[in-house]
Amino acid sequence: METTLIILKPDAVQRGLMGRIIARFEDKGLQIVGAKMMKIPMALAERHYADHKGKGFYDGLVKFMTSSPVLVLAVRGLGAIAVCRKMMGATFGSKAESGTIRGDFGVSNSFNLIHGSDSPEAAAKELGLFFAPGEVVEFARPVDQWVYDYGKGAPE
Ligand code: IDP
Ligand code: MG
Repeated sequence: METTLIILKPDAVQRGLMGRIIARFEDKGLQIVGAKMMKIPMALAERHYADHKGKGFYDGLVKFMTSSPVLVLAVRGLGAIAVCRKMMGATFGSKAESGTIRGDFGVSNSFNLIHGSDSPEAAAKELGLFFAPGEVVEFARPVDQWVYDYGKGAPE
């Protein structure tokens, strides 16, 4: 089981798409184990996107992400990091496949609705940036017996 960091970006919140995007993750069988609405402070946005510092889009990206509130989520499931990235679609809304969140809800390249961690290392780092200890809650979900095949003990 993995937990990944998802951010519903300012455009998703302003456009009233939070519920529909969360529903997609829940419909898939993923579990929401953390949720926090916040206006991202500049210093946190800079740490979160540190790998992109120096790129042409960096200043605009940090400005966008701090411009209006976001909804930060911790999402748990088998292979959750890759599963969520696949559900998000390609980075640019104009290129993202239909059926993906970015492909279905947007056309912009920078205002692309959602962030998701892209590796286990990034997920660990990003969850630590946005959630304090105890804010991500692990809780048993009886329906997991039907979301996963536990025939061999571990979820499949
Ligand atoms: P990702 O969000 O799909 O992982 P990254 O390459 O990590 O994409 O870029 C982080 C964010 O920066 C993107 O989600 C998008 O909002 C913005 N971004 C990336 N590349 C461009 C660009 O070429 N023009 C404008 N914005 C960009
Ligand atoms: Mg990225």
